[in-house]
Parts: sequence; C-alpha cells; structure tokens
Amino acid sequence: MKDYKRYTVTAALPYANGPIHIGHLAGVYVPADIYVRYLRLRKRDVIFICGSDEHGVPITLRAKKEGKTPQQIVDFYNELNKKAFEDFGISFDIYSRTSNKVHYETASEFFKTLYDKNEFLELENEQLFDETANQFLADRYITGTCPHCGYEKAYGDQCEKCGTSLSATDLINPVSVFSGTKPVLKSTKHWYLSLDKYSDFIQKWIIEGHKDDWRPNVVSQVKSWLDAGLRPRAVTRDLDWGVPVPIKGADGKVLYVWFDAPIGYISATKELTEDWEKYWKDKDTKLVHFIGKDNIVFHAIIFPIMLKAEGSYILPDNVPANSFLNLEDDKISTSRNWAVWLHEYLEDFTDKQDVLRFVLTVNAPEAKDNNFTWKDFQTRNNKELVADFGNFVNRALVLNNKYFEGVVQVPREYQTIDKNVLSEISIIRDKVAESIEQYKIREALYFAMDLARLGNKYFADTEPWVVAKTDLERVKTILYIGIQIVANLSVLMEAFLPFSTKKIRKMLNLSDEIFWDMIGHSDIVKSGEKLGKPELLFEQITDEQIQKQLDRLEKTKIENKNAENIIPKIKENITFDDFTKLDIRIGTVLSAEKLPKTTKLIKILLDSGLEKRTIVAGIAEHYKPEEIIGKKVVFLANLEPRKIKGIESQGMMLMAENPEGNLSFLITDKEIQNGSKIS
Ligand code: B3M
Ligand code: ZN
Repeated sequence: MKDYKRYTVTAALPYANGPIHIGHLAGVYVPADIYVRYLRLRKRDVIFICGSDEHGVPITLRAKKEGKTPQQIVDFYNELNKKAFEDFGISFDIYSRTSNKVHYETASEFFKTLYDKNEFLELENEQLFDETANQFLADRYITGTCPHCGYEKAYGDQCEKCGTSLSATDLINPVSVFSGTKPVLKSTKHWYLSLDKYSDFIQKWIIEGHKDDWRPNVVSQVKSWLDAGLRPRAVTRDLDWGVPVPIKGADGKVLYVWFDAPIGYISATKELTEDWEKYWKDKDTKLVHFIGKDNIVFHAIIFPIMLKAEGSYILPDNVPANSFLNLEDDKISTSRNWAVWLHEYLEDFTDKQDVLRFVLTVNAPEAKDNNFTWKDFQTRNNKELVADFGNFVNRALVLNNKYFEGVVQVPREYQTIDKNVLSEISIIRDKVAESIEQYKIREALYFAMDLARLGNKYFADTEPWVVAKTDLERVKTILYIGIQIVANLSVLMEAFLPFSTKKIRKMLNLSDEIFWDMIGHSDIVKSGEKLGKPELLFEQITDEQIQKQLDRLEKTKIENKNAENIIPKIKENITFDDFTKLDIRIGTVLSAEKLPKTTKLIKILLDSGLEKRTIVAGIAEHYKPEEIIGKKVVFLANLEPRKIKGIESQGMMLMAENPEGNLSFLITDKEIQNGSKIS
C-alpha cells in the first residue's frame, strides 16, 4: 500500500433540514470518525471535513411548509446537528456550511473554470412551469396522483406511498405546490456536464483500477451506470435558493445542489486552513469520502469527473459507502418519525454516547443493510461493555487498590502466561490497524474487543484474588500486567470509545498525549504510580429503560396509522328525540340508470314496502347501475324531497364512506322485508 504524506477525510454533508439520527451515525459519521481518530493516533497529517448541505429543494419546501425562510431553516438545523456531532465525539476539524461566503466563491469559481474549458453543453428544453407563481417547478414542487397506486399526494420524482420513482410528467392531475394550479410546459436553458466524455476515464480508474480495493457495492453501482451509458447531466436549476450561476444570461438560475455540495468539502478546507491546496492538489494526499450508499454516483462518478475536468485536483483514493441501518426491522424515516434522534437519545441515556457508538459499530451496515433493535442494544451493553470490558478494567483497578493501596507495583519475574499475554497485545494491535485501513471498521472493533477478553481470561487463569492469600509477590506481577493491559486498551479503543478511554486514562493518571505505537508496551503505567479512584465505565441497562424506548416506537406506529387513515371526529351529541325523528328503512333497488351528462349521479327506483319512490344518489363513481339492481339498501325515508338535475329525489340512501372516500352499501345479516324500520 502506498504511503501517503497526508489525508483528507470527508463525511457526507447532511442536509440542514432535519435532525441527525442513528442511521446517519452508523452509515457515515461513526466509521469516518474511527478512521480519523486512528490516523491521528498514528500521527498522520489528517483533516476531517464536514458541514451542512444547505441548498436543495427539500430545504426550500420545508421552509415553505413552516412559513419560514430557507435561511432560517438551515440556521436552525446547522446548529442542532453541529452540536449533536460534538456530543457524540465526532471529531471534525471543521463543520462548515454551504451557505457561507467562501463556499459561494469556491463553487462559482469552479463552475466558471469548467465553463471556460468548454466542459458544459448549453441546452434548451421544456420543463414544467407554474404560470401563477411565475416559476419553473423542480420535481418536488409538483404533486399529483400516482399512476401506479392512485395515491393523491405523490411527488414529481417519487410516490412515497408505493415507492415508485416517477417523472413529473407521469403524474395524473399534476398541480404546483405553490399555487395549486396545473403547470404548463415552458422552455428553459441549462448547462449540462458531459459525463459521457468521461466514460473511459471512469472505466479505467474504477472498474480496472479499484476493483479490488473498493467495496463491491460501490464498484458494481459504478459499473451499472457505465453499462447504462453516461449522459450529459444538468448542473443548473431554475430556483431562487442556491449559488447563482456565475455567467451572463443565467438570471434566476442556481447551481444544482449536487454540483455545489461536494465542492463544499473544498470550501470547508479553505475555511480551515490557508494551506488548503496541499490537501486537495498534492498527489501525496489520500482523499477518502465516507458516504451512504444513496450518494455513490455523486462521489464515485460525478464529483470525480468534475475534479478531473477542472484539472488541478486529486481524485478520491476510496469511497467507502455503507448500506442502510433499519430500526426494529423497519426502514428509518424522518417523515414517519421512525428513528432514534441523537438529541433525544442523550435525554434518556445521559453520558452513554460510547454505548451507542459501540452498538452502531458492531452492527455497522458495511456490506448490507443491518438492523438496530433496542433489545440488542441492551444485550451488547450488558454483556460486552459491562461484563467484558468494564468488568476487566474495574477488577484490575479495584484489586490493585485492595492489595496495594492503588500503587502500581514492580513486577517480579514473568512466567510463560505473562509473556504470552503481553505478546498477544501487539498482534491484536496489528490486526485492528489492518482492518481499519481497509475500512472494515466492525471487524476492527471485534479484534479490539479481543484485548478486553484477553484481560479477563488472564485474570480468570491467574486468579490473583486466590493467589493473594498465599503469595502477594506474585499478585504484584499479575496486577502490574493487568494494569498494562488496561492502559493498552485505553489507547487501542480510543477511536471507538473516546469517552470511556479518556475516563480510563484519568484513572491511570495518563495524559491524553497518546499514540498508536504505545500499544504493545508493558510499561505504559510506571511502577510506583498511585492510581486514581476506580470508577465504573459502564452500567447495566435495565428492561424498564428498554421498554420505554419500545413504547415510544409503538406510539409512533399508532400515530402513523392514524395519520394514514384520518378518521373523522365524532359529531356533537344529539338527543334521543332528535334521533326518533329519523325514519330509516329497508328497501330494494328495482331499477337504476346513470343520469346523462353527470359523472356521479344515478337515478334509482326503490321498493320501499309501501310504494315505489325515486332517489337520486351520487354513487356513480363507485357502482355501475347494473351492479345495484336487486340490492337491499338502507334509506332515510322522511328526508324532505328535493330536486336534483330536475328530478325529485324522495329520500336518501345511507352508505358507509371510508377515509379514502370509498362508498359501500350497508348489509343486513338476515332476509328482511322492504319497509322494515331501523331504530
Ligand atoms: N446532503 C445527501 C444526503 O444527505 C447530501 C450529501 C451531500 S455530500 C456532498 O444524503
Ligand atoms: Zn404510488
């Protein structure tokens, strides 16, 4: 593997239109943070870049929904998310934002360079336009009926009910979300990046060059894009929120959010350091993008083509993309509130950031989608963190307190078991390093936990609490070694559990000036050192705590159900007298015919038991006339007659209507004669 002088590590810029949840952490930010913390321990020159993605239609839509400006929305979520990342120890060197000045300048300049190099095609085509609001409509600004499932609020790019991807022109009865009017087609000019010119470059660089070191899911996605044929792609939009297109004749147009957002990595670096260029332009820099799988095409094809076309930038050395994390076997969803939000987690599990980091890493959705369950969270905490890790650390310190008042002893001669356990440490260290460098973060954690298990086993085999009764000299050595293992753990585990390892170092009086090559040493804590008071690193998570989380999710499920079927509220009470005024009866439909020139009305002749009467009913969208002939129906017999389309309607049919507006006749469960009363 090539040795690099420095590292630029980016984590996908989250949209500033909603809070961060565990899926984000598991997919991108925790693995990226572990990788970077590891590099820092190795004393590599590394910068860790992130920030808010503050453009794009979801932000303007949210602003519109909440009656705010896009700026207000992004200001709010930028702060919220920045803090959530800090709270969980995600150690960005900078958390920037794409609405700031440096970014506008950087993105504009980038566009201009490509423009001057003739990398764009200028194309005019027809797009949907709202004549009332006088603006072009992005797909998300158009709603209508899904042609697949009939859902009436499908977006121009996707139906959220059945999940089908749509194109805005597929929608039945499309309307603009601005004015509610039907959009028209209008021609508009945009700039397209000719991705097709770069097919060979992508083919050689990724499919031939990185097929062995990039994740298979990334390579195969790239391959399927290539197989389908790369096409020119519009990098500008008709919108009023975004980086203005910096050339003449582009008034009212902005850069497409996916054009400006990845440039945000560069702008953030500029904001971080004057020396930014070496992190982006020097061949000895290793550039790594941590992302979720839905961002692969942008980071493995489009952004690299932009960088290549610009000409002065390096390309990513790897794009480790994770799959998705589900929550209790269901897709995490912001709109359905099916998520564990970081700020809410901390309210219920104060100071337990490391527990979440641990569980999310153990279950990291690296190769395929994975599942988070609260039960598993509890088990992993109680078994692995409390019983394996915490218990070992605690035992070492408590026993040393008990026998030697907390003073680290001078070890006597090592026995074979001592030598073996010490030599195991550097083997584990190297396995962890190798896994991390290949972005196999969950495997790395698995190996790292071997050291805690090794420590436990060492105590179980040497039984210092038994030996103490006969040979305190031997116990000096055993506890000395135990404490060295604890010290090694405080370095080895730093990238995974930064909060707990800091606590350990505090108990051991170790400074936070740690580095990877300390691992494997058997004298990290010196003999004669008086250690601090042992504190518990982890505590049991109870069934009640877990039940509380499950109850919350259950409540969300019910709320979602109710929101899907809005059942009308019960009307105000009436008196019994009011009710007895109604004369409701059974009748049979003798004949039925659709009223000409109407869409909804059917004229029915009804045998009411006493006479034949005519009723006009608005049911033609639900029943064909021939379907209802002969049906027993329930009708209101004493409703004042009224004229509908010139016909006197003598009564009203009673029918059930569900929340979607579907009608159904009422049925009786026995044969019952016409004219029977209902009361
Ligand atoms: N904001 C998409 C996302 O959150 C996008 C990532 C930008 S990375 C340059 O999925
Ligand atoms: Zn649908």
